[in-house]
Amino acid sequence: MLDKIKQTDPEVYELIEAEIARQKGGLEMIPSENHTSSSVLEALGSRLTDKYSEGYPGKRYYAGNQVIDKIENLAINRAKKAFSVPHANVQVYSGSPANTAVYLAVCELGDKVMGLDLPDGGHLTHGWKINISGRYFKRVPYHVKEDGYIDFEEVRALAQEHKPKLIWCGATAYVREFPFEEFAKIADEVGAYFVADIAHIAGLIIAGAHVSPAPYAHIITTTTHKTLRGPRGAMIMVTERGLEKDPELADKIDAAVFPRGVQGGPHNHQTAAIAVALGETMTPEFSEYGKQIVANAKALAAALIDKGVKLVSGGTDNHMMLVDLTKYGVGNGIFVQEALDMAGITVNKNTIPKDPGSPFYPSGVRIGTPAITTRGMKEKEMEQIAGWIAAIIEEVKDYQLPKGKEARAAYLKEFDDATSKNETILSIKKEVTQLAENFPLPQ
Ligand code: DSN
Repeated sequence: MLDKIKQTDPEVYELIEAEIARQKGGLEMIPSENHTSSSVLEALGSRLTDKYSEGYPGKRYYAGNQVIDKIENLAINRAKKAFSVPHANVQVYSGSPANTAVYLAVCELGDKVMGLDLPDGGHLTHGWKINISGRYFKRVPYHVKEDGYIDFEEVRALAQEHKPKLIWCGATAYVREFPFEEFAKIADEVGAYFVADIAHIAGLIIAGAHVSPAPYAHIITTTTHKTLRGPRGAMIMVTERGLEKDPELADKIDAAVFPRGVQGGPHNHQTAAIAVALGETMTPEFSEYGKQIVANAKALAAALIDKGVKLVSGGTDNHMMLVDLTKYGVGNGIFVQEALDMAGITVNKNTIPKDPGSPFYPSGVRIGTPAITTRGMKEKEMEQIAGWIAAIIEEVKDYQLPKGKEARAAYLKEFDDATSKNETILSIKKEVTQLAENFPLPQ
């Protein structure tokens, strides 16, 4: 597949090969990552990338879009079928532009918007203070309770008090099922748009492993590269309820993506790859895959708890879990992330609710099962992986993050030197590589 680039640009070729080797030899356990099929990769690497197609099928600003129109319509129709919605925009470059387009479609500058607070697992684009969503709109964040579930008393009270224009439900780090119906009731009580951001769980919804927001939300946004297992990209969908609330909502969303928003020409290779990925979701295999992601996450969570690892909310309903490291110190997610990476297990440091650390130095790590489930791993492997994760946490639990930028940099360097020679981590790395080699990336 890389024959040509090997001859013309060996420097880039070597780097691509190195990344493929890294993926093959380790376990990708960042919950938002996955391994796409070769068919998706072929569509991404196709000539479709050469074409300009501003506008929408049948209404383009450039000639020569006869084929592109068919491709985009195919992706749209597959998205509509997969999520049971009457309208889908498949041109959005990625998740953050998708969410930004929603604001542009239904809000005016300064309108109040409600979303789960970032440290509690919410997304930057749901109203975080440094993001456009928190700077140009008035943020009204809601939170999770001590038990890790969304605090609905707070959601209702805030909604009644502030009468927001828009309420988000969705997260980057939330381990329980999203109660879309309850959100819809509250949004209706105050006349707000209810937007479900299903980026993390889109594949689970199609597989029937998570409830769908389609009967409840007005608008649904999603990325296409997480549990959906497609290329990097995104979609915005309008539901029947959305069209009942505002018959022009679909047109407003399309216009917000292009030409009113942040986008120019659509990435046609990406659109074709989204169509391919959506086609792959309409199979019994994908339905089994989605259910296995959750079964694996539950097995991994149970095994970790059994080994003394504390999880936010005490488990998971979906594809991810959040390890709470506060019993060992503040801001120590970095040590666990780096040590696991050294052993070939890739996770990410993440804030946990009421984190005493910061978003850059949080006191938790986020772990997910979509990519390793794509490789065919099941409950048996989760038990083994839990043992490695617990052992590595134990190995680095005494490291404490110093205050001050320079002191931290020096300490992290010392930490890296020590962990790269740590016998336990080196021996786990060998076992991880062996397991990874037994479960190849998809063909
Ligand atoms: N970067 C995504 C995630 O990892 O959840 C959110 O944008």
